[in-house]
Amino acid sequence: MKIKFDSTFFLKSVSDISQLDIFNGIEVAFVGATNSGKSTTINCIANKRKISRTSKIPGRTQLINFFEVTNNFRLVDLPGYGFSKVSKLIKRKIEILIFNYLNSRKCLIGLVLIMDIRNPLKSSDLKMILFAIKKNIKILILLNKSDKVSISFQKKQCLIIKNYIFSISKFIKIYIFSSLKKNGIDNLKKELEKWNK
Ligand SMILES: Nc1nc2c(ncn2[C@@H]2O[C@H](COP(=O)(O)OP(=O)(O)OP(=O)(O)O)[C@@H](O)[C@H]2O)c(=O)[nH]1
Ligand SMILES: [Mg+2]
Repeated sequence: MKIKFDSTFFLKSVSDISQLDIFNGIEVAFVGATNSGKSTTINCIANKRKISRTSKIPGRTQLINFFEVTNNFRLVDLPGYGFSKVSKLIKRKIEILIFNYLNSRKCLIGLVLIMDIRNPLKSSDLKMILFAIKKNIKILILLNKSDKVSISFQKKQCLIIKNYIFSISKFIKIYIFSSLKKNGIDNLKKELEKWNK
């Protein structure tokens, strides 16, 4: 079904899963290391510059942010994992928040895993892939910030990552992407439309 992604708007933030509502539609969550470009990608999908707050400083997103695409389809911007300029206590709280959301959310049908093409396949990325397989939810991978490297590096890196992922699952799609330049956005939107069927 064709989706009007331009109509996407910010719905709400939650800091604790007790604040989650019961939702009868479906949610797709954006996961990945801090600074990989999750929030920028949601802005790119919505075709708005600041619907989700982005930052050069890792650890910008500390809450779970919900965006409504249609009244039964939402995008969810999760905080990133890994290095970030926040205290250990806040970091732990954020990890628990992500874990609780992923494990309890019945309407979560898919993950968009965002990796920096220059620094992919962190141990937490692999955990996300294995989590999706175990839970039988969809997952697709974006190799983001491709604008920062040459086309030959993009192709080489993509092949290495595809070979590796193929050894884990034969059903995971991987796209070269740039949320800054909007390269690959049509592939992403098409996949989300398929997921929303
Ligand atoms: N060159 C380039 N920069 C990008 C791209 N995507 C994101 N960035 C930049 O990377 C930085 C981090 O982007 P965010 O979207 O805030 O990253 P995030 O994954 O949401 O980070 P956290 O909220 O900290 O987990 C920002 O300075 C973005 O402008 C891209 O495709 N190319
Ligand atoms: Mg963010």
